[in-house]
Amino acid sequence: MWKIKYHGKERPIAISASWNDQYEDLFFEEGPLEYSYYFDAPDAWKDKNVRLYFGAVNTKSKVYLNGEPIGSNGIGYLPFECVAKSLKYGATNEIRVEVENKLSRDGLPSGRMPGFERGGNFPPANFDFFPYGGIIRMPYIEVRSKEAILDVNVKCNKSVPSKKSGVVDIEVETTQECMGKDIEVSIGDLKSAKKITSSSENFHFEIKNAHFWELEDPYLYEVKARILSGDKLIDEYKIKTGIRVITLDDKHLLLNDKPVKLLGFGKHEEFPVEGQGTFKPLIIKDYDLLKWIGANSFRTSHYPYSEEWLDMADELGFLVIDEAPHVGLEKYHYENAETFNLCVDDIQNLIDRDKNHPSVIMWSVANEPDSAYPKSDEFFKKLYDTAKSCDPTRPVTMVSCVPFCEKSGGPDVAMKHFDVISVNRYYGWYNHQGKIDEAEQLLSDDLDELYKKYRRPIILTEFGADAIAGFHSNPAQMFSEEYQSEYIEKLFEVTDKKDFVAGIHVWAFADFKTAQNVHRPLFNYKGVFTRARDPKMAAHTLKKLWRR
Ligand code: GCB
Repeated sequence: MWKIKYHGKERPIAISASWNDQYEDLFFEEGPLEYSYYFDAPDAWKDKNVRLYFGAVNTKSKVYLNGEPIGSNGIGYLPFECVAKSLKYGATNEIRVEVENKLSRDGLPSGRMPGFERGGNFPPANFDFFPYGGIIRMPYIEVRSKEAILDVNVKCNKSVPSKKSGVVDIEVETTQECMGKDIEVSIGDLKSAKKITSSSENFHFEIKNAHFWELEDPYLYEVKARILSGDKLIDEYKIKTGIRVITLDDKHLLLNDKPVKLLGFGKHEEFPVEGQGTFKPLIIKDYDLLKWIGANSFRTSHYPYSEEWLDMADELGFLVIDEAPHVGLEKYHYENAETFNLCVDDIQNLIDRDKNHPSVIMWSVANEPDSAYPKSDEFFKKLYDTAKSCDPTRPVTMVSCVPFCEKSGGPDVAMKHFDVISVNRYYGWYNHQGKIDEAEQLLSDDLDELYKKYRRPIILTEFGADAIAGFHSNPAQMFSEEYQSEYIEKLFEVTDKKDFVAGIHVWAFADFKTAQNVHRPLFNYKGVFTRARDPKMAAHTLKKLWRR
């Protein structure tokens, strides 16, 4: 069992869960808190490479093994690893992880923005979800031989769906110790082998009659890389991936050369008690509800989710917009080199982690930055270029709310850099409150204007209204289930008539916990499901619209 130390008091704590909701006195705690865990390392590990892998620790941590510092992380929601250099073999070892979740202006996602003491959120988050802390994804000890495969990168963007021709390039990275050994790589029934002469070896496969990964038939191929010395297997690396191509024309997103419209949600990875941890029954449940309602996609708003989410999306045939943990960027951040470097690192780390998932069809570099501020132009151009240089095979977007939520005023200056125009709009909620008819016209005009300006596919990445389950009104009024249902139905119909709208995501899938402020009675109630996953009236409405 892991233990947590707080003010000198040590208690059991569950990991792959946030600390906040496990003990009352930790609810608003920002740390640093000290986690500890003991494990035995057998002598047999002596000639191996041993590393500690952390799926995600929110948000900053320092890792110690037997009292020696072995690594740290500066951002949550993404993995990092530490070489276990102070490991004791044939003995018990102590891992200590000092975790801090203090919101700061420089941190990402950021908090404690100027003026927060006089009436901002509490905790002082500069974003609309609860800032949960802790070891939120399961860490593990990785024990590998010195001759090992480090990574496999599969690219299939040159495939030709109309000819059923799968063109797959596989790059395999190995440790220096593998030089001169044999490497064998296979995809499905095809196999190729060579001697290792470089730390990165490339393999090219042409698969006739390829079985493409489609929404209705998400077929996965097994890719296997093996290092051999004669007949002896030294290391093996297996992944499942799909052959599929994502492209764009000026109006559509194309999956295997056929237009596909994204229907789904922005959501959060959070639940009572576990906070932002990885809770597998919830993942299963959410996918079951996504299928039930007729959705085919979602955005990992506003940070990368645990990898189990993407494994399921690959297997079930869902399309994912994978978002970096950059929410609420503004003037201060564009002028701060540290934030820029952090953003670049995150994008690289995110793409490195998720590159082989066929379900991931697009990267989002940020949610609702102040992209009207002049310096955001260059900032986002560089983030776009970073994403493209890591992965030229997928479109890249930034989710914008300008001109509604920018602080600096003026038109957007950064959206032009992105392949897809993603916008969040709340006509009939935050503006033109209670007036769904006006909202329809405003949304329609706004989308037409955007298309006229950019001539690129548009995704309405957020629109929604709070509804407290059990609140009813006739006529439909704000916060009632009727209002949310009518609002979503009418605005959905507006988007459905426009062929350049390549997707719509309702905000949000389920109600979620936020920091305290006068707009949020404990939760954000824009979910079409409650936090416990019961459908509101709007969920039934969407089911009718999306499954018709
Ligand atoms: C937004 C944000 C999202 C909020 C939502 C709301 O534009 O992207 O994080 O939760 O609005 O409900 O206000």
